Amino acid sequence: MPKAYLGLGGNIGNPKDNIQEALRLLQSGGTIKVTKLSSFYETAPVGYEQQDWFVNAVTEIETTLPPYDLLALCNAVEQQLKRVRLIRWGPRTIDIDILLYEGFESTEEKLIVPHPRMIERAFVIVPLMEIAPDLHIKGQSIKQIAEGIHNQEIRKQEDD
Ligand code: X6L
Ligand code: MG
Ligand code: MG
Repeated sequence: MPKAYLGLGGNIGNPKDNIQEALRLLQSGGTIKVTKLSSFYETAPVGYEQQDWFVNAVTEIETTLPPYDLLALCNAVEQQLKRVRLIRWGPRTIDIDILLYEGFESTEEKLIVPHPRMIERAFVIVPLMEIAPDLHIKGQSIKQIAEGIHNQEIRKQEDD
């Protein structure tokens, strides 16, 4: 079954609860199985800075869904968690991004895979490296990618 990696994040309400609820909803139809989940990370906002810190995590899944059906499901779960778009790059209850999908690359604007900005973002690369330390993205090891990211605040969340 194809493997994929999803990035999840949010900064409205209880973002950790929202990520866990999103994972439950993603799996509820039986087409996705979560096989790995990173720690939860508190991360400084990137892109638009006048907002609260985010909680981010990355998950490895196995799925029978082809890429565009997986995208549709991710968008449907964002809607179920009441994602509203007011400010570009602004606060949200949940964001679910397809980072990588095994055997699939696309530059179509609706679904760019690998995710175009993932290799610049600590909030993606740090949790991804935790669950997939041997991964390569476009020929570069994830460890090399991580060494190229600087000055992005990220803290592993304490257990509660
Ligand atoms: C120049 C211009 C440099 C724009 C960077 C970076 C824009 C990231 C958007 C950028 C630029 C984004 C999250 C976030 C967002 C998240 C944290 C985005 C889209 N999502 N910050 N900012 N976590 N920490 O999930 O990623 S908005
Ligand atoms: Mg995103
Ligand atoms: Mg998104």
